[in-house]
Amino acid sequence: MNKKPFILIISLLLFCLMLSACGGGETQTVEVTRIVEVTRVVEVAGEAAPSQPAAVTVAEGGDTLRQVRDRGTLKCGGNQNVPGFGYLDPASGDFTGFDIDYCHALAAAVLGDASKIEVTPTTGDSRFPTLQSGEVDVLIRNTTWTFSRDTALGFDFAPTTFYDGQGMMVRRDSGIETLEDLEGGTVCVQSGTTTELNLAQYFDAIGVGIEILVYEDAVATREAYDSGACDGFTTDKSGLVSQQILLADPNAHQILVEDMSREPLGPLTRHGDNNWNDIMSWVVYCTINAEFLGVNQANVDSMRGGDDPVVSDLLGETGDLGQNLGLSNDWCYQVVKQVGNYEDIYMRNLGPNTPFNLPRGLNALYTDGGILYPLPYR
Ligand SMILES: N[C@@H](CCC(=O)N[C@@H](CS)C(=O)NCC(=O)O)C(=O)O
Repeated sequence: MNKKPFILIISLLLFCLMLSACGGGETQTVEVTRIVEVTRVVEVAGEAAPSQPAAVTVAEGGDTLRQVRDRGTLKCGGNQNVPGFGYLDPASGDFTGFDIDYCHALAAAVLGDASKIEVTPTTGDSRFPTLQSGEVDVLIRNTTWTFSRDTALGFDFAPTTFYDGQGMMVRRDSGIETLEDLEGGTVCVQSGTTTELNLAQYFDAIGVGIEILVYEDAVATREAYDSGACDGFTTDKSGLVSQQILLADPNAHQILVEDMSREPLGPLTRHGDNNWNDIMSWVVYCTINAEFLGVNQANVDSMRGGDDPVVSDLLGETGDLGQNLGLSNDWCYQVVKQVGNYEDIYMRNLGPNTPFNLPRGLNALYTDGGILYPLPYR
């Protein structure tokens, strides 16, 4: 098939959208979303640019803590298609996963009740407008911390909860063992993601020609790969492990060892609400500190009343570290008691008793060979 006319049309559309965005329109993200709903074919040589997140004017963050308290529920932008991280369990009708547990943890800290969350599922394209518009209070769904998202899109990231990298899944019987073996092949990727942006650049840099098929969401991308439309399926390695269990024959596929990028995944809030971002950040550090100090969901009650002053501060028995955030002093105790420390959350969703059995790797404490570092709780 000669793809040049098609690529030209897409390029012209993107160019027109860029012009309208320069005219001050705030709807660029939505327009780009329409474009990427069309499954398109892009050649690696850079003839058509993948969709870029659009810069928009964003209202200042405001007083999210007060809004959440008044409402009595935390609105969390999440995911429904990524088992282990953010998944709408068809059996229970509940959202589950590592990221969802951080929504629960934030609700425990702020409302004293981890169950008070309302999850809005988002795709790669819809997640940023959903947070920008105020529809949700926080976005916690396998989102990579990048410069442009932090600055141009008007967000503030909280500490990374899962250090990841972009990977490639292929069929075991394809003979493909390295990324170079994909020469002349086709790769499926989801729009609105860092993985879409990295892909063409990465293969261009290593001089391997591929065709890229772009799909709107995780389901469409996975189904296209599963149906044989692509030789490779790329996203964060965590996403690949997750999508693999949903393939018709999971064991017929493997994830190549190579990492194509760094993908630090974590929560984000609207820029300008510093206190709200501090709360999200210290919720993450609460879980990491608790693991570091040996305080977990099972023993947190017995750790109360102990001799360690840092543990006493962490659990709100002494000091006034909750007040500084506008929270009750026992907010971190509530997080650990109701949701768990980092290890509890990791093991519940990704550990050996789950279909994923993901090694901690970089996501271990720095004292165990990872890079999780508990900031001093003082
Ligand atoms: N970490 C990357 C990729 C995140 C991403 O959106 N991954 C996809 C593939 S696993 C996803 O979560 N899709 C969910 C959906 O579309 O429902 C990013 O922040 O751009």
